[in-house]
Amino acid sequence: MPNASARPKHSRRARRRRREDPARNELVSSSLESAQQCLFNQDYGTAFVHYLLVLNLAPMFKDFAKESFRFTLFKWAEELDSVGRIQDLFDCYERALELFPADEVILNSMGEHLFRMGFRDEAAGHFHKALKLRPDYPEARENFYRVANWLVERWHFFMLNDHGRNQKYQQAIQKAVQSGCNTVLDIGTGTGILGMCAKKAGAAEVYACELSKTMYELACEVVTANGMDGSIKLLHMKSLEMEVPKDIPHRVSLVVTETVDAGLFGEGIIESLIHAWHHLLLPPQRGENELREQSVTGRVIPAGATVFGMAVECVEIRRHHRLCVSEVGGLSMAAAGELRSPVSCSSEPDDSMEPYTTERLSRLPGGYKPLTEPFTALNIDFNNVQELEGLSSREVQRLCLPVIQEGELDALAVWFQLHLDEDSSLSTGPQEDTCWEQAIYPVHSAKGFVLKPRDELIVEISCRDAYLRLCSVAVLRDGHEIRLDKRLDSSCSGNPISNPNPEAELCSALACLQTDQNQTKDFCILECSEMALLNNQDYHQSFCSALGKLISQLRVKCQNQGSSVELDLADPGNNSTDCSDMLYVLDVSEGFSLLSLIAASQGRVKAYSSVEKNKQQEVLKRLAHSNNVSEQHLEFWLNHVEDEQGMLQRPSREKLWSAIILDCVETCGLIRQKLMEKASLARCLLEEGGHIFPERIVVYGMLVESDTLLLESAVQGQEPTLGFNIAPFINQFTVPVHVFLDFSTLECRHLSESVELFVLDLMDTNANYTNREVKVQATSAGRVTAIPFWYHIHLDQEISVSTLSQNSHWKQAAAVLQEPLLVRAGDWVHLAVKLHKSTISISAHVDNAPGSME
Ligand code: 44T
Repeated sequence: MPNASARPKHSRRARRRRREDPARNELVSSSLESAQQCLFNQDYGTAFVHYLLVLNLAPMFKDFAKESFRFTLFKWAEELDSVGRIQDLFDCYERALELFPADEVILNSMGEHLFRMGFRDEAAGHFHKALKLRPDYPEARENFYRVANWLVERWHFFMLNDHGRNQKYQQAIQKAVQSGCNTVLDIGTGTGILGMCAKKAGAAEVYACELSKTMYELACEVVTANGMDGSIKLLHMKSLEMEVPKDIPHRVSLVVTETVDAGLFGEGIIESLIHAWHHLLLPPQRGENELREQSVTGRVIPAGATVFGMAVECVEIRRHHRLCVSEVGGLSMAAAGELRSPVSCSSEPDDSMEPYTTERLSRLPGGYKPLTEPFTALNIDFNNVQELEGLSSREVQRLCLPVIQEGELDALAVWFQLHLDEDSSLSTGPQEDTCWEQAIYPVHSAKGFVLKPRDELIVEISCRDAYLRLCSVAVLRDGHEIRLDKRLDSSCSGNPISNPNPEAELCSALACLQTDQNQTKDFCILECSEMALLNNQDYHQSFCSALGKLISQLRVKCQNQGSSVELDLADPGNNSTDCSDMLYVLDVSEGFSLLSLIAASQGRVKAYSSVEKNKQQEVLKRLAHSNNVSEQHLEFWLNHVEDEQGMLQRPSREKLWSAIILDCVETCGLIRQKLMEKASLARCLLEEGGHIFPERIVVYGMLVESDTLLLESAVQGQEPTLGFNIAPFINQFTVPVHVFLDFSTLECRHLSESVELFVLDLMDTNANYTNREVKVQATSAGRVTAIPFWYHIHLDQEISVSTLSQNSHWKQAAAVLQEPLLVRAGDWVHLAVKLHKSTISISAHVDNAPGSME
């Protein structure tokens, strides 16, 4: 090939000559032919290389070859992905984007790969670009909505909508700046709001750092839109990496930050402030008796915090963190061993466990019952670096808390007061009229321990790995100490009442320490939603009945056909007459599922489970054994998947599945991705008379007026936030469907009855559609702001489970309308319900309603 770079560039004649160059033309056409041939032969790697060559040499073929090129790229990328050649995969996408930089399909597809690999920021960038190129491109839109929740957490919205909080921060910053704090650093600036407050208050220099790329970029946009781009220096970095003078020219006199989570320390505020005091802040003000050497000193807003706790009984927490039932779907759970949620707090750090989870106590379905008065767990002064540093070496604090009413000890709930300065504070308490969550420390160790009014609960408080740790260790009852710490009771001494002989107790404690490693390995971790599912007896009972019905139907059918077997002998491939005794059930539920075992326990059924984790497989095997299910009747098909030809195929011989169990709805309240694709595949793999569970899903919804949902979905109102223009920027990350909702406790007015929105038929594709117009009548006047929706999952004609039921492990989702819709009682609201690739979208309008705001 002649040396292309030796030719003169940018010359028309040269370009014309290039096209006319016969050798080049020859190469292009033979490469194009090879590309097409390789594509036909499904040799995507070679086809891709040929296409690259062709399109680089002859860009005029771009239009002609675009579709095939994309197809080749996607196929080749799939192959590279499946063998883990990730770098090569992204190289291919980059080459493709060099050729087609404005191709929204390639951008979106690259985003999908990035997302799966965990590069969420980059993925979001690609989806965003694709959407800008083609705003009506549904794939990119759905993908963008999916990442938006990750990138910009929803609390940004209700934080910016919380005027009380905003004003308190603003006033505290204003006071500090006016009292001489002239140089300010905002740690974890988010949208830039606190930094802008400092600038507006007159600070001479303002710096702001932000760890997340998306938030940093958003802050840049916001700061520019507010005309402060020259006066606030934004840094995309973690404060812990900042240095003087590299990143900021000198130490500052004020640090403002709101890097606190529901458990106060979870965003690393202690570490950030220790670092800031050592490297970024001027020295603090000395005590009154000490000499003031420096005129300007450093300080922090918030100045400190007080943490409170309270023991609670709460069924909702209980069922998400420990096994509460002894029998599920006809199976005894006695042999399950210890199952726990990943949220567990002991005084010693354990990386595999989260010490707390978060909930809004006020919104927990079924409510909660306080078992102690709120107590002060900790006081911390953010302006005292010694105190911050000493936190992790503070002695474990032991509190004795009088029990105020009888109830089962399910959790310690924790909240705090954030002291912005000496005059003003914010509270995240459960009684407050704000939407802050509380930290929940579930109690595992005392299964079903009932506290009584004259008891005292002993709680130990420590701060080990920068997390605050709260542990219920014992109960004082009638002068005796009852240990709640499991390792010192049933698992070791077997006696929950404390040993009257302290020496013996010490020995037993030592014995436990020695076996500690084995002990900790002894339990099996289930996600909170998996635990709640396991505790849902109705769900399992429904499956048990539906499976039982199907199995007896198939057996009857088989027996009837048995008499006509001879007639079919001529056709040995005919499965419907294969009357070997066994029926085959495949459970493709995500995560831990007992359904395969329930199927196997029906007798003469071989069930295949998709449970992947070893510990969880062991639990199922133990349960099989203890429930007299032969080990041969339960198989973990993913263990053999390498030998098999992909998903959903039965790993033995030619026989087809009697039943396939699909997991249809995600815990967050959305339909699982690719559900309908999986259902069509599953249909092909069923024996005659076989069944997909569920056979049908019916989506229900209701018109509601809920301000809460609006406040959590977007920055509301036309008014600027503290005088700043922030809403239009952050609202780009608004999503139309709100997930993880507890509809039963959502503050809202119901404006209609519940109504059927959509039906998905998993057994019959022909019954499906993608758009449906639903009319629903308003039962009272109001503003429709959202349409919460949920599902009735029909296992067969008679048996169904609802995702809205009290013991459901599912949450609900809600379509939040872009503009509230005014309705009068009796108005008919038209809902356009769409299903695109398992994603439901809903829009609404009122016909001829004078009050309509659409
Ligand atoms: N907390 C509200 C919201 N970051 C903030 O990337 C407050 C929640 C809240 N950036 C109860 C009470 C309240 N250096 O964007 C995030 C994060 C960033 C940092 C740079 C650092 N060292 C950090 C640490 C975090 O800061 C932003 C905010 S932190 C998230 C919580 C009454 N529950």
